Amino acid sequence: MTRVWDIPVHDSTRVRDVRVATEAAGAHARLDGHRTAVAALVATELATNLLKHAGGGRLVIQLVGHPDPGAPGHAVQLVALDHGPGIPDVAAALRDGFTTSDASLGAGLGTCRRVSSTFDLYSGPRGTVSVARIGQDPDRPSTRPAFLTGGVNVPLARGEHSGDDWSSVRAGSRLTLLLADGLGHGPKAAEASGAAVEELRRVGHLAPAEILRHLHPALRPTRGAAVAVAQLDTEAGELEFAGVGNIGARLHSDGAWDHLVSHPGIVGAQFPATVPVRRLPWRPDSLLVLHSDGLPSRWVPPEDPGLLTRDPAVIAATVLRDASSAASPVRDDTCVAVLASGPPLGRP
Ligand SMILES: [Mn+2]
Repeated sequence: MTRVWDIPVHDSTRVRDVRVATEAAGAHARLDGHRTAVAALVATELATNLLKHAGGGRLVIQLVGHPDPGAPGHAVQLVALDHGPGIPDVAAALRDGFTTSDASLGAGLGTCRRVSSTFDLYSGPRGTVSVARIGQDPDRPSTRPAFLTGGVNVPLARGEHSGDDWSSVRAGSRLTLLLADGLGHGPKAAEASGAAVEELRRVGHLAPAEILRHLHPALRPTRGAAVAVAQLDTEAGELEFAGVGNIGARLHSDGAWDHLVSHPGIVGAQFPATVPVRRLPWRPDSLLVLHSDGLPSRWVPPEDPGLLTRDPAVIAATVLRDASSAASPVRDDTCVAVLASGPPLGRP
């Protein structure tokens, strides 16, 4: 699931590109014609809003799993990022039927939220980040999952494939988030990180260090990858973390951010003799960010509590947007994945 469409939206011709890419993503996700049309409608609205309200921005389209780890099916994820002035009244903008002008033909954000499987946004003085997921099943679960994962994965220089990948699986009380950065970038790197994601589905019942040990032979035919594994025991309220190679990890807990450090090595090539494991309590406000080294190591974690309770994919995309700038562009594929206790998803 490393195929990504990263489309800059600075003039109206790009709205069509966004629609066409979303239809292609819908086919990859095996959505039917109706749900693909829904995805295209939401993508068109988000792209149009970038032009109308933010002076342009960027639409990142990719396939993701369900935000509730373990729930079946794939979804098309649409991430709209901008550096505009922000939405002055988010609640009003999300009301169904709300438009900023009578002449607008736009569906409105309220419609986007209603027709998407999940929809959430964060708007502040640095701009707006919106994330819509459109799966085959339009119905939201009646009970919100207690823990959610989400992420965004962007290839270097708008390539088609990211060499990074992330995934989450659930096995009993064990919820595991994995992020892998294949050596180099492009399709060969994607093969390595994809192998890690694939193998995780078979070994999600194991502890993080054991998972990494199983990934090593699975990745041997590939270039190898840096991989970090974080596992939350949802009953014990404990997080276990282990990483091999350069994957960044920060844990927000009790109002402060802590670094979780990976061990040097390459899964699939040079596996360390011992893999240090870190165990930490998971608190109600705990939030974990894993990221590849495409994100500058000096990135500043967000403090706004208004952001930290959003959909994990909104948090991941906001971190990605705010960590890079025109003056210091990213030099590699960049993937950010977030694990959080269940914030509101979709309808409030
Ligand atoms: Mn990389």
